Amino acid sequence: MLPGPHYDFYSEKKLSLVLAPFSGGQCKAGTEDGPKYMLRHGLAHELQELGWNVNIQEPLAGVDHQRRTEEDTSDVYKNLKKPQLVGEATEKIKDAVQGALRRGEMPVTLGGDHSISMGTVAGVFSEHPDACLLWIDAHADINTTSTSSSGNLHGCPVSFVMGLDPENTPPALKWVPKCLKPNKIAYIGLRDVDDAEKKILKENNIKAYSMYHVDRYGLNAVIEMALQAINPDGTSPIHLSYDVDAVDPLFVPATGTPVRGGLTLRESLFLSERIAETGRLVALDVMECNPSLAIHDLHVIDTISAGCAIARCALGETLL
Ligand SMILES: [Mn+2]
Repeated sequence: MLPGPHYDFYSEKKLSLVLAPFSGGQCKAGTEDGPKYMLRHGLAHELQELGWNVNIQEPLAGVDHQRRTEEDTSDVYKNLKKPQLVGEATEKIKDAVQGALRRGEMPVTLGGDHSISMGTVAGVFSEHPDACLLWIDAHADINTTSTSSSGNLHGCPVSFVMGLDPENTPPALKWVPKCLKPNKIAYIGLRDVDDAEKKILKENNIKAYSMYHVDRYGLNAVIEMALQAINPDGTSPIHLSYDVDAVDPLFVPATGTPVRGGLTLRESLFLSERIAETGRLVALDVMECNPSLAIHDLHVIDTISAGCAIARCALGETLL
């Protein structure tokens, strides 16, 4: 018998939905509406139906962190855009995630763009220094201040939590702890990685499974290899940071940086289910739903329902 979804760290099945309506880590408006649409879809109720006690937190409420996608020439550091804004928002998210963990609630963070995960990773590793991180994404998000060509911080969160390029850290991001070791992160779903990022992945010997590996070995084997690499004895808490652009744009069209040739919808859900089955899930991020980028209503429905399904499958939904 397969073990089924279970949660070693949350015997009381409590979770915090941490809303992160934030788009300052990139230039396209609309990502900040992701959490609102996922709630409107009924995610909180769906998670209650799965047996979770759901507490909703809005650490960015009342702060001008939301509709700030216009150019702000006063908030730049070298080539990076809006480091001050991102630094403030991510620190609030870190506090919210840490607070949830201290109350025994699983932090489930709804983005928002993926720069927010600097905050979620910092929060998780502050409470669980032995955690490992699965980064599910079309992109590696590991550019540094020196390598980023776009200057968008949603392409950089992994480099900041790893403390790469420390002499070029913007002052507003100095709070980010160097908490992630290269042998505690694995990627799945990559297919659009900058040359400088490829170099960083190789130099740091980071486990990165692209769509080539998914095709070559199948997703199940890739997940096994990833977990074996970052959690060899199976005891580490797992933080699952899920960028919906890992999924093929056929299924998730409304996202900021879509890349064709991604996970099928079924694969994307299987991945969540498989992590739930380990019993080690300690935190989840579902990032980068952007309803404003839909060409028609069906795109919104497809994207938001996929994001919600990814969360439900990580939190106990099964087919039988
Ligand atoms: Mn990402």
